[in-house]
Amino acid sequence: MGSPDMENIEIAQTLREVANLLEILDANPFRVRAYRNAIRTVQEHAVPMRKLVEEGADLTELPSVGKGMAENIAELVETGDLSLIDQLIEENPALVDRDVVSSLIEITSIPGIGPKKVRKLWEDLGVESVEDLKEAASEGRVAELEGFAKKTELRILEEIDRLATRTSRFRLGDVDELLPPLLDHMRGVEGVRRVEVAGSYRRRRETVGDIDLLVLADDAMAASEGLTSFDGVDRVIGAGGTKTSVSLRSGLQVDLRVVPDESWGAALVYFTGSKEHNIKLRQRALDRGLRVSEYGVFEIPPEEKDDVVGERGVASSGAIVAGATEEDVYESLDLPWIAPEIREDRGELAAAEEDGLPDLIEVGDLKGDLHMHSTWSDGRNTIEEMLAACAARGYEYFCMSDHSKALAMVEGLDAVRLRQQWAEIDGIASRQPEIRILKSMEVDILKDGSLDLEDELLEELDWVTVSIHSFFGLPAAEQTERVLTGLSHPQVNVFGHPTGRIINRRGPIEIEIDEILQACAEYGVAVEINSHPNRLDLRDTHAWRARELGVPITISTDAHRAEELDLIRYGVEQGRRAWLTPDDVLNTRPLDELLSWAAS
Ligand code: DGT
Ligand code: CA
Ligand code: CA
Ligand code: ZN
Repeated sequence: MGSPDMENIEIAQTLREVANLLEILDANPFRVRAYRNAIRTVQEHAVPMRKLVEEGADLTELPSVGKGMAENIAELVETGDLSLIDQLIEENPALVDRDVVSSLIEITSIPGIGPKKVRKLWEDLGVESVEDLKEAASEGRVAELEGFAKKTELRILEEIDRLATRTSRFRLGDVDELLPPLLDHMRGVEGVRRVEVAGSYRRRRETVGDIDLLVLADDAMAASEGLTSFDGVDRVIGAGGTKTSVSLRSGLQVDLRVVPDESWGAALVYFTGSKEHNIKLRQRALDRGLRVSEYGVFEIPPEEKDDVVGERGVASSGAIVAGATEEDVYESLDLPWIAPEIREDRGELAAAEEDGLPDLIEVGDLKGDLHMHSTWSDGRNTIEEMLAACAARGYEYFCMSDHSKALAMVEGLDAVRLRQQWAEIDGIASRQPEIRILKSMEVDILKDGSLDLEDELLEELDWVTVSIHSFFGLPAAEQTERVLTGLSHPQVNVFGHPTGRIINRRGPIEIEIDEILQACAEYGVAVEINSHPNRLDLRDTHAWRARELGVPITISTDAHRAEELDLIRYGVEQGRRAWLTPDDVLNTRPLDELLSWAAS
């Protein structure tokens, strides 16, 4: 099911499969819950489990990890597998073998089909695989089951088709967890002098299709063998002199290219892309009698001038004009260097030409984080711990924004507990005046658009974030109306994670985003870029639209533990992709300016 040297997200994935399997087997709900809690711990833990096990750390000291779970984690780290699965097969002969287990678990990856539904399908219809399910659904047998409507059956068929055509893209944050061991390994390969990841990863797209790895190396063959011998490699797709492709155990594909020194900058430009940006660059080069390739920028010899598209190949006989650095390549085309995040053919060449590239926002521009949780609701750290982490980042202020009471399962705060929290904040503030704690709350917008907190308390808050955590499935008109009602409340400052999407897991709620952004402009409400790499909500293109409409933007983490404050860079990167400058982002402002904006 796995392999040694698993990363935390791979361990979490295996444990999630076990949890699903237990649920399919109708195991004790408490046991299932224990898995779900432990999975969260594992995937959110900053230190790799691998490292903890190596160091002989006591895993039961991790939140929600008991003795049995600690043994599971250690076994996964050491063997890449769980004997528990064989044990479950032995106790449940109907499971037959590992293949049946895998295909049952695969069914749970169909949206809308949870483990409980899989159990029913398996018990009543003998469905053991996605193919079985497709057959049963096409024959109308699924709709006859209790708890499955005709609508569900049709949806299942649609989702199965979608699964088959879905190209699996990796979330940027997951890639950032998977890459370091590979990059460390490559940097250690004999003769490798430089290693850089290009492609969509370098442009910081929210998801990444594959990894485009560039290296400078004394010996191309040795570099290629260096990659194929990496112990995270599952399969070698192709290995040649300058290009090698492998697929990692995580499923991530890596394309390695060994580049000559004099072409390093040109290769970096070419493989960073985007393809559309490259096409515009090439056109611009042709206008200047130049040809751009991954090897460099070359003069086009007179006898080749008719061959405008360069069909005679990249090995142009013209003199090389630039290639060693990216700066040289752009300069040879009379352009300043362009940040990778905006190389998407959204007008960056025209802006560069007019010396009008945006002064893109950077992490260091932010003076505070306006969205985070504490142990008062579902955060893992106390207010004081969050304060210390914010202070360590050099923030001037931060919002203590726990959930409101509608989120009962995470103990969202009612009026009484909110006031208790304020008393604690006042106490802390009097002892630690170096950073301002803003009294805030992430207030739910309820189904009817009303806010989950009394007006008099809303008025007392320094900063009000509103967001949606329920009724994600309302039809567009109703959902939009609900949001507009919520945002029209005079105390609202910002709309948190506006579309509610979880990348690769849950789609956005159906809202008319343009209508909502226009309303924000009118009401003086900001929109959040939620920096969690699983959310990145608003996404880049929506943040772009917000900027165009003059809607102020905040970039915050929604941290549920102190380490997650570091995730801010993901939000900033998406902001950069939206061409945001410090002026577009409210939390670059000093405290007094932020508060006077809130008051106006
Ligand atoms: P991905 O992997 O789907 O997330 O997206 P990218 O942008 O990393 O695309 P990928 O891996 O197919 O190719 C890496 C870069 O190589 C791409 O951004 C630009 C360049 N490239 C690939 N194919 C072409 C092409 O047909 N023409 C040009 N001009 N550039 C290309
Ligand atoms: Ca790529
Ligand atoms: Ca590629
Ligand atoms: Zn939230």
